Amino acid sequence: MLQSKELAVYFIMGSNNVGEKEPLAVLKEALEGGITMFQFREKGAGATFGEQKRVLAGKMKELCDSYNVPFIVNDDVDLAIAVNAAGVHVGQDDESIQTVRARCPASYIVGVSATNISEAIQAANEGADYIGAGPVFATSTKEDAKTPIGLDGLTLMREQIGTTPMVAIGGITEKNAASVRKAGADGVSVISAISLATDPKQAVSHLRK
Ligand code: 3NM
Repeated sequence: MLQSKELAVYFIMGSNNVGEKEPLAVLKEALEGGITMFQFREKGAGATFGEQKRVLAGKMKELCDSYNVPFIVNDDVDLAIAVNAAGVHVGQDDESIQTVRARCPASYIVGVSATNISEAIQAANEGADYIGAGPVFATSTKEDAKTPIGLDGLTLMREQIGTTPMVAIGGITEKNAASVRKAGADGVSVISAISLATDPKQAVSHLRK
């Protein structure tokens, strides 16, 4: 069962989001800084696959376990089950919530991306444990990101989904994180603000404030 506070600083990363750095080292620093949830998102140019992807996921899961931080897998139910993840995150073009639920243990956290209000309402009605709302701001990390919904869009989503936990994503930095929470998000979900930070641990502590 997900608690909204676990969404406070939700770090997402794949091996192609860290520049020249070592993904496991970046994740360790982020965990030391106090991230509250982690999503393994191995997608896009340069991403690993097959056995290499599975081995990396297993190592990251172990690391998250040692900090008691839930390990979520993006859009790969088989991998999530293979590494005994805490949950799965799916986008609008991925498997449906119903299919994911049917394939996963009952304890699994299932998160869903929503880029507009109707998708958010549908995800809430279908029993998503949390909604990933965005992009809030412009982002260059996701190649096919939709038009930003802005802070107003986030507030409208909050009004429509009631108390369903909601984390904001897309272009979030330590400078705008507070405004995102004020607009109705339970937390911030970031890739580059942590994965490309000179000091990921410090970046997390700034995002927590
Ligand atoms: N999903 P950054 S935006 C993975 O809108 C992802 O659903 C998005 O990266 C969505 O924190 C995004 O570097 C990229 O902007 C977020």
